[in-house]
Amino acid sequence: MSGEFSFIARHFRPLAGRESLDLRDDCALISCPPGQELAISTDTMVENVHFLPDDPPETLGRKLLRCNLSDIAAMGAAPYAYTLNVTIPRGPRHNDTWFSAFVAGLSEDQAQYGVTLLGGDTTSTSGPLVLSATVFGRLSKGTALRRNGAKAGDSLWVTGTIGDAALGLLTLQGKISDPSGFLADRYRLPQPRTGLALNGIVHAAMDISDGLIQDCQHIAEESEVAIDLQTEAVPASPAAKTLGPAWLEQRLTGGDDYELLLACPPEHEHSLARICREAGVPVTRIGSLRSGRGVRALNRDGQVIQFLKGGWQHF
Ligand code: TPS
Repeated sequence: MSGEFSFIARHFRPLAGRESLDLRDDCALISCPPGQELAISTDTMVENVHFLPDDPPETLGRKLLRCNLSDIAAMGAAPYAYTLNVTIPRGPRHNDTWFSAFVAGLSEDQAQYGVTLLGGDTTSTSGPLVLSATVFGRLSKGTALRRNGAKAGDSLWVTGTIGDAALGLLTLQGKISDPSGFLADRYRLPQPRTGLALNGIVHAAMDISDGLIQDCQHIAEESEVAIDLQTEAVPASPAAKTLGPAWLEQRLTGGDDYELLLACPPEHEHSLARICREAGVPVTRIGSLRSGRGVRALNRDGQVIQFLKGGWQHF
């Protein structure tokens, strides 16, 4: 067996599910039961762009999977499988020990989120480590949550707390301190909000990856509405609160939250709160939608706050 094939058999075959055909053929074969459709999402993570060179291999695969699972959750689909592309820098660091840890992390999350590996590709490079995954989810035909369904009169909600990962990156870069390590953990291991049955409850949903303000703009643009965001209402973790109000802009524009941003009609607010409570997922009302365009970030006195940054931009 060639090096690449024995490498795949050793590391990746234990992650493979039935539809992968044991990673022995050129394709996986996936079926979609009648009345259902596939939700497909892909994400790439590049060393020094999406993660730090020191991030442990155990969490890298998990973060990759979780960012994709968060997209599947945002569309209201149930994840079931994924493909994985790994581009490995040549050199001693990414050896069998590194890959065993990387696969152990993936294996743990496969069990947690009920997904298996369908296939993928392994290549080498003289550049940085690049990891890419495509996650497949299923949902009943026509029930997907979209960004374009929000309406004037809806209220705006978020799951979890906002800004922890962006602050966590700053702690790992030595720019701020969080002795608890909570914020760094949130940067390395997002919590995708899979399993919330919000189809038919909320009008619009998306996951927050580029920063709350910028992702509000996405919903506002796609749904052709205006959003008033009550910045005081945006939930902060105890660790973020410890750092004080000076970090508000970083929290709302830094990105990497992987929480859900939801637009909910008044008649479904109770159902939204109940579904999240039963799933053990905190959900908080952070604003309202009205006719018009654009996003206004408001302080507690109702004055508009101008942030210097909008959110994460690759280009
Ligand atoms: C080392 N960051 C990078 S990409 C992105 C964010 C918020 C948006 C989502 O990515 N520097 C390091 N790690 C990070 N995670 C960031 C900066 C922040 P995409 O749009 O590719 O899905």
